[in-house]
Amino acid sequence: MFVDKAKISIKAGKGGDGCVSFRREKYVPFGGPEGGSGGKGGDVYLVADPHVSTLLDFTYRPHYRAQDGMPGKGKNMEGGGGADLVIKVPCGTVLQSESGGVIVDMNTPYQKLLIAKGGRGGRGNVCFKTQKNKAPKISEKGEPGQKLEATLELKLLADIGLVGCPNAGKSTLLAHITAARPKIADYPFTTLSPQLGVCSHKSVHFVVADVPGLIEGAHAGRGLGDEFLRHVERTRILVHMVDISGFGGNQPAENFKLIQKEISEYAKKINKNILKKPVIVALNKTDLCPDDAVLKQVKLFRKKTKNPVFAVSAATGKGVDALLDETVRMFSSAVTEDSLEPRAGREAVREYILEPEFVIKRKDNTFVVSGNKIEKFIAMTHFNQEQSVERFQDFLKKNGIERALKKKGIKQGDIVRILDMEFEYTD
Ligand SMILES: Nc1nc2c(ncn2[C@@H]2O[C@H](COP(=O)(O)OP(=O)(O)OP(=O)(O)O)[C@@H](O)[C@H]2O)c(=O)[nH]1
Ligand SMILES: [Mg+2]
Repeated sequence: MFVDKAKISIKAGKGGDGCVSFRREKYVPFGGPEGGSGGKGGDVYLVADPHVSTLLDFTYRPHYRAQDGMPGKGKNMEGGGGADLVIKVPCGTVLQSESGGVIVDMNTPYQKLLIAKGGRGGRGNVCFKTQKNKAPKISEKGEPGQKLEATLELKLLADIGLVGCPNAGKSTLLAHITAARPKIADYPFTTLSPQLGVCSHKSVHFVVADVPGLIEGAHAGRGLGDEFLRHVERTRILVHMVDISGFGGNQPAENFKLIQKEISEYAKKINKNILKKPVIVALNKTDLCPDDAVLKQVKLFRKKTKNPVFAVSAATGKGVDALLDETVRMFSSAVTEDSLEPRAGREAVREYILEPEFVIKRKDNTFVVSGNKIEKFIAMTHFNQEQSVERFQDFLKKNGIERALKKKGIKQGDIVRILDMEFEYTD
């Protein structure tokens, strides 16, 4: 099965917890702290793998987690790092964050990208030794790993896109000019998912994509819909195949107009750039028609469209060489669209918004404090260690949170809530 869209959730590993430990040896009084720090959590990477061709696996397995770091131990032993996780995706996969902004386009084979960073290990009590506190009973928990909810969308990387009505002979042409062997049959909707092939014409190599047939109303979901047009979004040229014996009781020219309209509906909805692509018209199945009828159609199409028109037979190969000549000629002048260009409803670059360090919201006698730094601190603090609690109070003071709480009018006995932790305020 060919799947080209999937939703996944990714979590990097949490850092290992730091350790509280003291040296205990015969004849060594006051041995001092020796609790090691935790190991770093594993990172999550995305790799564009040419051997992967669909996103199918991601629909079965949407959750990805890198390994957590190991906790630190006594005798100054640091915990081991968690193993990294590498997620393999097909080349041409675009990863988008939940908000819709494009994060990355995995369009180069073996491109590797860090998408979620593992948390650092929590410090052991060795790290908290100071002149004042020579026996620190304090350690940190490991930092949580980064989380990401994202959508993977596969957009095939082809140079030429074959479009047209069902049964027009797109797959037959693909089979004729490339080594691909798509299913070919005398009924509509034989091709259910995009097929790729590599064509070599006069020592120019290019990738051709054959997509399922379109019908009137495809933009509204009729037939197989128009979703798979995303696979021609990045092609340089479209070859529009028209069966000159007609399809669905329509004249060839009518069918041509109909499909062009569906493409522009898609363009309006998703990506206007698709309209800028050069279109070559290939009038197919000429072997079935008398020569004068073919000539009449060619003239008619030349009059009605500004596009180059070719009469071919995908079955016998007649006229295909001339079509490829023109394709190669146009090829050099056509430009590929960068998929990171702005698209309807999406922003091209990730915005980095500088957040205030913390925010305090008051509801009656409860003060809710939020902010990255404070939340991370909470996640890394052992509240059952007396000295850790002192360190936390110190943190509130140093970061101006206590002052801000007072300014908001906090009184003895009021509740302060941070994440899922609550405590009573004492002056
Ligand atoms: N005589 C003749 N038959 C052709 C030619 N091209 C395709 N056909 C036949 O037309 C039928 C449809 O061809 P396909 O290549 O499957 O058409 P398609 O455009 O891929 O169709 P879908 O995948 O259903 O959208 C098959 O029976 C082919 O053998 C041609 O040039 N001449
Ligand atoms: Mg087909």
